[in-house]
Amino acid sequence: MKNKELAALFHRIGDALDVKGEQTFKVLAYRKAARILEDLTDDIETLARDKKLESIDGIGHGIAQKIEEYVTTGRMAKYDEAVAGLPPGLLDLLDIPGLGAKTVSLAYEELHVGGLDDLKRVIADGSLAGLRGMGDKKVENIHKGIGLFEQGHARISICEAALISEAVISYLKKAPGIGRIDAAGSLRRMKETVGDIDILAEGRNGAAIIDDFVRIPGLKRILAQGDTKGSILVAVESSERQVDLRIVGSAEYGAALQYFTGSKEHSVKLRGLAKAAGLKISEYGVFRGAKKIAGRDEEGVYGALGLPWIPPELREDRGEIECARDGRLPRLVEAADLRGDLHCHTRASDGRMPLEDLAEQARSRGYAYIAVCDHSRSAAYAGGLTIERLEEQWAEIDRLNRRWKGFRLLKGSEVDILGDGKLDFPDKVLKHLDFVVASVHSGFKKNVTARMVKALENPWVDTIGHPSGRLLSGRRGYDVDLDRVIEAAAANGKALELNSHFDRLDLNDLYLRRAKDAGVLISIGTDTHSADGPAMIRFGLGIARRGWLEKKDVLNTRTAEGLVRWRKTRKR
Ligand code: DGT
Ligand code: CA
Ligand code: CA
Ligand code: ZN
Repeated sequence: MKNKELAALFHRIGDALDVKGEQTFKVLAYRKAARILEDLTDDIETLARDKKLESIDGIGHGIAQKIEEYVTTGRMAKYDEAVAGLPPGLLDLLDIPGLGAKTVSLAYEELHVGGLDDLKRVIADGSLAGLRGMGDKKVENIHKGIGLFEQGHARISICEAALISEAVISYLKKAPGIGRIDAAGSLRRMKETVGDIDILAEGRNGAAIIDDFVRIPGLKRILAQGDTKGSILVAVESSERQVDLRIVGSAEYGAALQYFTGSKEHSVKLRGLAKAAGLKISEYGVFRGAKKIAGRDEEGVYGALGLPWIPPELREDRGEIECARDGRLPRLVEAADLRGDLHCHTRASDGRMPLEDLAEQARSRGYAYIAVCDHSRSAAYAGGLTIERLEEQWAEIDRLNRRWKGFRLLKGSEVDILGDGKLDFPDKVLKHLDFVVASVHSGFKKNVTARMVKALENPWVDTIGHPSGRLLSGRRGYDVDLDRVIEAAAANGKALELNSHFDRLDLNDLYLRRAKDAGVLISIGTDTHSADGPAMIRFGLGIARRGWLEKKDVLNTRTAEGLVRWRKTRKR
């Protein structure tokens, strides 16, 4: 449907006329048309074809004509006229909270502000505040608005990016003539946050596919539309996300996938390697002189450079090309290697799922076990379990465990590390558990390193939960020396957690690799609190792979028996 596209055009016309100082009633007429189109459930193209535009409530003859013009010719003369002469970034400024057309127009005419960078400049040098009717207070508000605006355009979580990209891909798979299709860019590399979403598809009729792409439900605005690429903003709650699509032919799909997966640093190094071998690599293929020797698939592209295929998660120029050349690439841990989840909450503390549902979800994922790790007694904010309630949970676990063959609930706890580094349950309780996660939940600035080290020295602690404490959505995390924590885990034969929740991903890829190099095992947990929690494991797995982890480096690739044996027999 072209409804959204047309609505965006009318909004733009209204904005442009507003900035140019046109009469208010004209501006309002276009904004009203835009809103009607946004809310319209019927397909505007069908209505235009049936000559029924004027029967839409609120649409008069003038607007109907413009819609018809756009539907039949793909252009609207009024739009071209309205935006003529305005710098391309100027109207975007109207999306900044607290910035109206009057100010934008003033800044444009007096200070030649044509976009966001210009606006920031005239705020910084004081010239905006110097304009008539402006003043410091007003400028301060605009400054705040820019902050909000940029947050809306900030990097998004890998979880959100994955959901958007999967929706776009399943929509595009229905487009005519689509072949292979993949997410590329930082999303394919499983970076913890993603700037924009890049999608690559194989197809012959690029223009038609792009035409489908820009009609996707949820479209906010079209940024670019061509024969081989398109770029759109999709609306997500109150903000918008950018999705770039490129269409290439079969013969260059592999080369394009390699190029658009990046990272840029990885690809630059590949290019150097190619050059040294007398080859040229580009998004179109690998060439010896004018002869194309690879490009159809990624294996062929890497193969032409004398390399094995390199998993996307490693492509950051952190030594992966050298390792590939020497045949020393790690064999990264895979989803099928994971036999269980080592951090789950139930509704006994602050989770929402009953124990039984949690177990059934785990069984349907094919797991052999999960560790039930509800909060401990001091964690009042999270409904922490008293010793009595913990013992009740053990009885329930025993009862449920009799039900299954090949699946087992492990008795666990996420025990608070208290202010003095002591644990929230005494050893005589902890020793009866199968798996103990020790976590800092308070006193983020108070001796965190020493408290974690002390916890790791307790023989009944198995791992430290979310060791850095940072939240990707904006909490800085503990004041902690993670290298010391890694050292203490190694010295005590303990694991460290990779918390898979998309807002945590903690430890991150760099510390995971250091932990691995120090010989520390990693326990991967989802920190599940509700039914959508268990699926977070995919993001943890991605980060584990970015941390170069192999099957042997991950505690929960072991069997339940192996895990319990590890707990019992490691050095004390
Ligand atoms: P992001 O979106 O900031 O999370 O990061 P990426 O890696 O997805 O970057 P993006 O979207 O700007 O570009 C997608 C890929 O395209 C990038 O990973 C590699 C490739 N690419 C973009 N610009 C360049 C460039 O100047 N040189 C090379 N070699 N590759 C580039
Ligand atoms: Ca990107
Ligand atoms: Ca991009
Ligand atoms: Zn926790």
